[in-house]
Amino acid sequence: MENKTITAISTPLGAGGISIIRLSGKDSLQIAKKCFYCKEWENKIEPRKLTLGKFNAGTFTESCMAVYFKEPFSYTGEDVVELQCHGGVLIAKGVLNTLLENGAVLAGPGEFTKRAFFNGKISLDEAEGVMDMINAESEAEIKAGYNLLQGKLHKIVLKQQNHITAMLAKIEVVLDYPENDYEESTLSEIEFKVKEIKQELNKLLETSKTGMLIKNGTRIVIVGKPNVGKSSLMNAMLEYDRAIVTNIKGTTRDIIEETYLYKGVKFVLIDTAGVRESSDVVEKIGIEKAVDSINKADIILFVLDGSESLDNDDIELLSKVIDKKYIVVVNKTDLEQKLQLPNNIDKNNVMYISASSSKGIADLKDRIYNMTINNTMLESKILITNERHIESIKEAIKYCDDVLYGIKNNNTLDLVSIDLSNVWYALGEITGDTNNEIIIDKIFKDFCVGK
Ligand SMILES: Nc1nc2c(ncn2[C@@H]2O[C@H](COP(=O)(O)OP(=O)(O)O)[C@@H](O)[C@H]2O)c(=O)[nH]1
Ligand SMILES: [Mg+2]
Repeated sequence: MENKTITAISTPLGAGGISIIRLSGKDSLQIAKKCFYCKEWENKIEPRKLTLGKFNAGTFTESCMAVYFKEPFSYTGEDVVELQCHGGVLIAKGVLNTLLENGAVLAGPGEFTKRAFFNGKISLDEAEGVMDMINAESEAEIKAGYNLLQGKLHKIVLKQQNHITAMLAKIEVVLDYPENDYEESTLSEIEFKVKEIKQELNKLLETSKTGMLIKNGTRIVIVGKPNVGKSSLMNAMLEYDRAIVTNIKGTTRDIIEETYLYKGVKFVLIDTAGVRESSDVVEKIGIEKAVDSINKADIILFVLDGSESLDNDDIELLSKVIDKKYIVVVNKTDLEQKLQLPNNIDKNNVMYISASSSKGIADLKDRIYNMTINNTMLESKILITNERHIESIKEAIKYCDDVLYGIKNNNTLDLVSIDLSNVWYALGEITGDTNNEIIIDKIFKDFCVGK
């Protein structure tokens, strides 16, 4: 399969200005030449030069542009031809089918990038950066994906791996010449270096807290008893009417989730059923879900109705929120205020709004941002947003601990070297150095066709 020439439509299927169809593999040019004609190509095909010509798709002719990338100076590292035709579904499919009839095979998901990986053009984490950029739902995700693609993580990982390789080489020498009696000094050198590596890895891991919020969206759960204005708050924050708002208690019965962007970061807003004693079966399930969602929140908006006094439903629910990250949102400030805030809440965490007129909503969004997103982390070059990277880093740290434990317990150099190699391998899973087929297949399976 790997040596076949692959093809796919790389742009989304639909009516548009241009569709791009790609070929990659040693027969790319030969296949393209069978259907694409232009005068310039008759003499000499100049790489990287876009040329206008005619594409014969059998049942129709298309006027299109073609460009040739000579291996290894292409995305995949192989010979690549890209055809730019008019962006119509039938045209793009017709061009694709003609290329297939002329000897190309249909590319699998992410196969172009997979070839780039196998040809050493890109590491696994950089390929994941490509994917992250394509799937990004916020500017922060694009930025994190771009840094990954640029090899920012790769460089740090490689640096640590090089330290390990140097230590392993030294161990070899010391073991080969035991008469020199360097074992003890080598062990203390390793101890020092591994502590440094562990520190670097912990720094990386630290970025994943913000990283995961960026990737998954910060989960904001809105809770409160019925009719305090939770759904109105959701609508005001989203700036459109997503949730049904009525003055009937128990209107919201299921969880409603919707995302919004603030300062280029994704937030997931979760509206819940009002929590109260209820005999209605459906409402009861909704209330259970609401209480459950409190535990999955990154931040909770605990809504109170400013025009009413506090009651037992409020106090009961507050006890579930108080030890979490929360903001008390006092709503309906446009009405006469009767609410006395309980003493046990942090007054700095109280905000006043009127959901029906959107008063105070902008400040609330800003407060949520400041309480959840670490700007320093967000601005840093590396932000770990990928669970797979987190797991590998954690594993590498665990093996660092094994090395340090071994040294402390007077393990011999050869035993220490085994744990040291394990650190190297755990890090290699990030870049793809270890050629773990299961991981590689899993990553590219999720890519789109044509990338
Ligand atoms: N006066 C006033 N009424 C509001 C405000 N926010 C919501 N309401 C009203 O309160 C009632 C309940 O609102 P809703 O959002 O459905 O509350 P939920 O049950 O907590 O989701 C509705 O009649 C809303 O129009 C507000 O800021 N001021
Ligand atoms: Mg509601």
